[in-house]
Amino acid sequence: MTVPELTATYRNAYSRINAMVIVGEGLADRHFRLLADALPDDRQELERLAAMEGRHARDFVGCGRNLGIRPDLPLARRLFAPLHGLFRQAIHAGDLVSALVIQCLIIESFAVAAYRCYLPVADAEAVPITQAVLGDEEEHLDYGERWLAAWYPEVAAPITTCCERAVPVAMAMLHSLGDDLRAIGIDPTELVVEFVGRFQDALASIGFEPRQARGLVARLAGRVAGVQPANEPVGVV
Ligand code: PL3
Ligand code: FE2
Ligand code: FE2
Repeated sequence: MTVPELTATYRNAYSRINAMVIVGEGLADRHFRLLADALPDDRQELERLAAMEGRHARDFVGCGRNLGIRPDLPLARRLFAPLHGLFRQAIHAGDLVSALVIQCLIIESFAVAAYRCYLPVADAEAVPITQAVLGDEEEHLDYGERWLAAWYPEVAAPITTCCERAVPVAMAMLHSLGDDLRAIGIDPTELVVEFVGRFQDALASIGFEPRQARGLVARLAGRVAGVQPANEPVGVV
């Protein structure tokens, strides 16, 4: 195909955003395979979800290639490292609740929010790919929601503890992408709003009271790991 005319600003921003998506999808593939090892009864289903993630990564590599853009993969690996680290820690500790919260609730809600916001500004080749991927991500959220709902209310406290640690880490990642998101036409605030909405729905479907879910997510979405919020005393974060 012919590469559309793109400004240098757009190309630079897209090379970083596209890399985040490719690395995020690649890690999701690895995370679902680790979950498959940890949950042998669900191995087949989890390996199927992992394979979907592998396809997403390849599809988004294609989106960058269509625009003649080279993704900045080292930067994306660096930005994803803290969240990936928390997932690995959870798996190694045998803490399946945290592993599922991080991959199926936090990362997948982030993906749904990102792709919903990307759709209206995506180029013609990327639109059908992003639409199809969005449907798949809902399935990944659904797996985590069903698993955790089956153990509710036993898992309420561990879910909350994991969210307290991991949501600010995800927010920090998003924070560092603000300028690049704006450069490709996405309002980062809108992305946070979408994330909060989808994440709240996930918690409510697991069993949390909607009011409780709203309170937890709204409180955590305002926190960015490594940044001290002006209105909270030192020691709270
Ligand atoms: C789970 O299946 C995959 C997780 C991927 C997370 C992607 C995060 C990307 C951050 C902002 C991207 C904006 C959308 C741009 C799409 C090319
Ligand atoms: Fe995906
Ligand atoms: Fe996914």
